[in-house]
Amino acid sequence: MASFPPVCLTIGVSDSSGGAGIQADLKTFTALQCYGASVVTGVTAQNFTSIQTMFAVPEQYIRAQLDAIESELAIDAVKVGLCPSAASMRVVARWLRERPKLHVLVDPVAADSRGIALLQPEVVEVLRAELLPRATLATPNRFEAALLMNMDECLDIESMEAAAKGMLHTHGCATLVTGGNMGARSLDVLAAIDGLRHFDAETIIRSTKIHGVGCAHSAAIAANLAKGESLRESVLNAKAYVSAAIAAAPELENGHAVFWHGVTVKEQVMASDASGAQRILPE
Ligand code: PXL
Repeated sequence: MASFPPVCLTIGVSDSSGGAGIQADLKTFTALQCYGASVVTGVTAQNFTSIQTMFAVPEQYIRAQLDAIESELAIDAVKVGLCPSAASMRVVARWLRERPKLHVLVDPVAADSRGIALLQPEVVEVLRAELLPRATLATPNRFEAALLMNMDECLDIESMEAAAKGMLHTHGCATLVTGGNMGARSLDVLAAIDGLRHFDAETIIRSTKIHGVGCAHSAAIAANLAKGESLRESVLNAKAYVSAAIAAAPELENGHAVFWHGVTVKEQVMASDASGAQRILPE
């Protein structure tokens, strides 16, 4: 009988397009050889162009999903994406506080790449007070980092470093500020207890912005943590996965490029070699 793979749980919102949200996370977990389970906190009707509606799942159904999964699966890592209401985020934060040994990756999704707001201001307060203090790693993009740290903007390397360090000191969670577009290189900044680190790769230019890159990026880090990789290895190898999946993204007739979650490990190694991003392979 095959041995059971590492188990990753994603807690987040359904994206009917399959490009972001829990669908993106589950595809990423499979690509990285983890078993994926999901707790749905909300449902969107959306395609690659826009979000039409979002329904928040009532808290009791969130707790019921968490309890059902836990009774049969030994979870190795959890990724928390969008919790569309303060009540749903409180239920999730409480459940995680009651399980202090789990790796918890929090992707503080505040807006999507099209600039559509996904988090109400009262939910941001619960995120700060209850969820971030329970995170092993938080992965805000530059916009979200500025919002969480009350900075006017977070555009250059110095402000990405200040935001990552500020998150570590204020909320006690290691923080990866993602998406620094430094022209030819794309840069992420990690602040952890052992110091600051930069992770960069060649910027892959596509004709349109690709939906759901942030979701897949953080899900890939969670999968790598579930496999037992260190924080540094997890972040490094997740960037190779994202570079490969952007390079392989197919295009729809209307011009949208679609993140290709299914890249193989071989394609990840080739893409990271080509882009100059490092990758740590198992011994
Ligand atoms: O990429 C952030 C994100 C997370 N979760 C859901 C989304 C999006 C962006 O559209 O739809 C469900």
